[in-house]
Amino acid sequence: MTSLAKDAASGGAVRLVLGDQLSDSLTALEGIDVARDVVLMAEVRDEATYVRHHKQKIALIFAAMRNFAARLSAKGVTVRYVRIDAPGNTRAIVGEIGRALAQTGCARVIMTACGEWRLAEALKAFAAASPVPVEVREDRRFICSAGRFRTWAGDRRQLRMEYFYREMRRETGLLMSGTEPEGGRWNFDAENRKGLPKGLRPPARPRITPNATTREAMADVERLFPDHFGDLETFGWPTTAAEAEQVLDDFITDILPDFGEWQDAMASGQPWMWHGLISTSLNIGLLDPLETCRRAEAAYRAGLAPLNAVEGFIRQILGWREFVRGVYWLKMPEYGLRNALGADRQLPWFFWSGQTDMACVADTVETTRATAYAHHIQRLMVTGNLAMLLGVHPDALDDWYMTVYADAFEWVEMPNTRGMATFADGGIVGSKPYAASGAYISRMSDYCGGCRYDVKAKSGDNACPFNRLYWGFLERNRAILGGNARLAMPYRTLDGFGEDRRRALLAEADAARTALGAVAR
Ligand code: FAD
Ligand code: DLZ
Ligand code: SF4
Repeated sequence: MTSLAKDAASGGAVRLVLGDQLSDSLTALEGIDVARDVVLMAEVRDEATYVRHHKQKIALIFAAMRNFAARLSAKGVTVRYVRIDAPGNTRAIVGEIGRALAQTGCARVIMTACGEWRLAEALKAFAAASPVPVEVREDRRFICSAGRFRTWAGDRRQLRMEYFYREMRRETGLLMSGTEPEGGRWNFDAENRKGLPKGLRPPARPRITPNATTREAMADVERLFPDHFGDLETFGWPTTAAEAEQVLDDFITDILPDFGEWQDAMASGQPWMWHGLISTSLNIGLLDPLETCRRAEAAYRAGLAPLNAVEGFIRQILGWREFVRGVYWLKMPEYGLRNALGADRQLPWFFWSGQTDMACVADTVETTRATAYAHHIQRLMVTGNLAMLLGVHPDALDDWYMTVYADAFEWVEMPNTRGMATFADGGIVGSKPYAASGAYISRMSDYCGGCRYDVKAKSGDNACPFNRLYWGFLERNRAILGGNARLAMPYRTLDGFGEDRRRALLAEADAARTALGAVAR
């Protein structure tokens, strides 16, 4: 953007801003000397391809980076913006820092701690070898710092989100009435598990019309990453803080009051339901998590949204989002190797193509391809549950979740996939696997009515694959899961089946695994 005279920057700092650090409050920008410092923002192939991200994710990051750089420039900040197709682009963040140092005469580097282990390690190696000082500042855009989480985790035998969440409620004062939780309870989840009544459809959701910068980024992605997964046509993600505020406003005013009740519901052809559509904005820095929670609380205090909805929403951000980030930084890199259930199968091809007779899976994959989004219950109870029952290797599944969602960053994706959805972490994030048969999906959605499989049948080619897989999954993993108190009931049922039936259930699940293409890797 701004061409740089070497002398003007001499002695100043290169201030790195990454594609998910697009916040005015970023610590890397604190105390900037606009006369001497240079903000470095670089579009690089390594970040765009370390997984083959959904086209919408790359377009989102490039568009939001370009908008953020333009805003900084308008404020008089010198920005060295390297486009993806700029001559000399080194393809890597560390390469671009090196080039910026060589070409600007800056004498030090300032950055905010980066969100993913992979890049954090590369930056650490760069700092160790760098001839100039490199200062890494804390990322203060989270409600709970990594250090605070470490203290909370201490030597607890188990980390449970619920207890962490209560502590965060006390610390922030969110939904507190003195020292007690508002409404006398910490958690209103029991009221948030309703299936969708027949005939009730979710409201239409306004989406953001791509601005000129976004359209240009979309064209670049189509040109440079044509074989990445996903469609670009339906792009509607906010790429500026102002657009993100608009989406949050719409949500809080029109949708939040019903968020709680239908939070776990699914419906064919309805990707958004009553969800916030704010994860991309939170994860790249266009929205602040604490401020977002306070906005929801204000709606409750003003009598505009009920407590079960507001508590449920705040728990997702103050509780789950902060908790999984804490777990990630506490447990990496060992966390990324965990495979507690010894899952060893390939990811079936239909996770990419959507070509399957399983109506719930076909709809979720189609939504994912078209929008780079699926809501939580689709990710957890359709694709995640299926992959766990099939025994898909966690590396293959992590790769899929990282590839297909616009909000995917490893610090949030991995604990959800390896932890919450598949129990590959052996019980760090959740106390039991969320394994479920077709009955759960049937209760929470309208999928089964339009499916060629029979959700009531337990075995045979026409039976719902979730049913065919469920008991075999428990039997196969008895050595690891059999002692889990929260699974005592299904294991008692399994025991009551007797030896022959249990062997038959294992064979049924194996046949289903092969039929669905979850073969050995
Ligand atoms: P809403 O339902 O409106 O929730 C509001 C906000 O709460 C979300 O924007 C998000 O910031 C936060 N939140 C909700 N649930 C979780 C959770 N389990 N963990 C962390 N934050 C949560 N979320 C991501 O941001 N990136 C991912 O890569 C990601 N991968 C996931 C993989 C699996 C297997 C599962 C089960 C969940 C994953 N999630 C991920 C969590 C959740 O599904 C998404 O945050 C949510 O669907 C985003 O849509 P929304 O903004 O409409 O959310
Ligand atoms: C996700 C992403 C993509 C696709 N491209 C870039 C990029 O070109 N330049 C950049 O600075 N950041 C990008 N990102 C975000 C980074 O991958 C992210 O900052 C790290 O993974 C740390 O969370
Ligand atoms: Fe999904 Fe089974 Fe229902 Fe078909 S019958 S939609 S596979 S849960």
